[in-house]
Amino acid sequence: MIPRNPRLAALKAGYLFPEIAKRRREFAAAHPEDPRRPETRIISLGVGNTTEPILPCITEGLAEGAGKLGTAEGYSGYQDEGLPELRKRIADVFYRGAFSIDEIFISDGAKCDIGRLQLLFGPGTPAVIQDPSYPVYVDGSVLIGAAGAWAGTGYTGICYLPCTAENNYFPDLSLVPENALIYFCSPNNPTGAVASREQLGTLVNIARQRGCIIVFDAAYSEYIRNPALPKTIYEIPGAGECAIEVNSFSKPAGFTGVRLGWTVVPKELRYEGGESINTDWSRIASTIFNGASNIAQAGGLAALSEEGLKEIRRYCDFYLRNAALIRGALQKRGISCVGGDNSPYIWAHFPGRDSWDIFTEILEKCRLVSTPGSGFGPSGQSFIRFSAFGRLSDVEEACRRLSAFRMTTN
Ligand code: PGU
Repeated sequence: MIPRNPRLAALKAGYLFPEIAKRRREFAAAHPEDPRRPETRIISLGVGNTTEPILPCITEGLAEGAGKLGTAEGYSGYQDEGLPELRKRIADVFYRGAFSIDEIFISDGAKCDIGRLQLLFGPGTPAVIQDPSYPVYVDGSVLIGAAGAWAGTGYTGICYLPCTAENNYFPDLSLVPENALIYFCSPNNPTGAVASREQLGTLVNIARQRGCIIVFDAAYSEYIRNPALPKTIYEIPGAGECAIEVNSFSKPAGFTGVRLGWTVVPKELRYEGGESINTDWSRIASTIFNGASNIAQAGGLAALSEEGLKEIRRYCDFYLRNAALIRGALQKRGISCVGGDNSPYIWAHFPGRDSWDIFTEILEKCRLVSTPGSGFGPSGQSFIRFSAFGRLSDVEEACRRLSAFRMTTN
């Protein structure tokens, strides 16, 4: 018999979002919805899953992409690193042409690439992770066998950087060890905090001084409305030497089910021994990935056309309005919260309470699914994340219920 990979045993029992779905199912089974009483309907502001239809110009691009596959002239097969036109367009739209197309790799989404990227560094590389943060950075690091000695964090090999109200959700970077892989997400999931240019400048400086590489997750960059805030790590001088960036069409264009993203691996990025990380990423990508769907890529090209970019803006504006409604409803109840202005997540604080207890109370009293903050890391304890991804009528109803919500006080 073959033994189980011991790293699987080191993972937390279940991935956060399926656990939430399970609790919702159990609650729904015990308290069935009554179609005559709309107040009994369960509303989800839990997982960050898009709900709005894809807008017309982008949908047309997807349909055209599918149509082409049915013609001799338009047919295409494997695409490996992605359509050159799409890579060029990404370089132009998001990076002002600062990268060549062989520094832009098309993926089937940011999550998939975050998992694959860890193969570049292998076991033994310390992982530095904002706490709280998107659980994939931790789980992926545990799977690859990130090693080190940060006693007391609960995870060997992972150095947590607490992001709390006290530090305005930007971590103390003096804690970053040497030669580590730093995961950094801005706008942050779950806090909604967006790092300023100065803060990202400090991050890049620390990474360069300490021989670290940053994996910058910009999946929510299109939600940034404040023009002073950087949308990509490459707005910071020197980032090309120390940062990889992942991004996605999921949240700006509604491609959570279509699946399309990209990763930037600059050619100037090097390992300790001087070898090219770009060459290795190309090797890994072509070895264990056969490219994103060509239909999705046609949709991606349409999304980056002039009209498509206007649709992206409208699409994100819609969820940002939801975010403002949710934030307003929580604040009216005196619940302190951040996020939701340049991000689709609202991070609400319930001092002294356990996250899963608040989750359960909100589910029971408001029939509203949220995400317990502790699922994003130890510093998420006593917080709840509300996602702005929802139909407007659901968000309005959720806000009505939250307005009437009387929390148990300890
Ligand atoms: N990066 C961040 C920071 C995310 O929050 C998410 C999705 C992704 C990447 C995934 O992007 P794709 O391009 O679609 O792969 N976070 C959602 C969905 C949950 C999940 O497991 O991905 C969330 O609710 O946090």
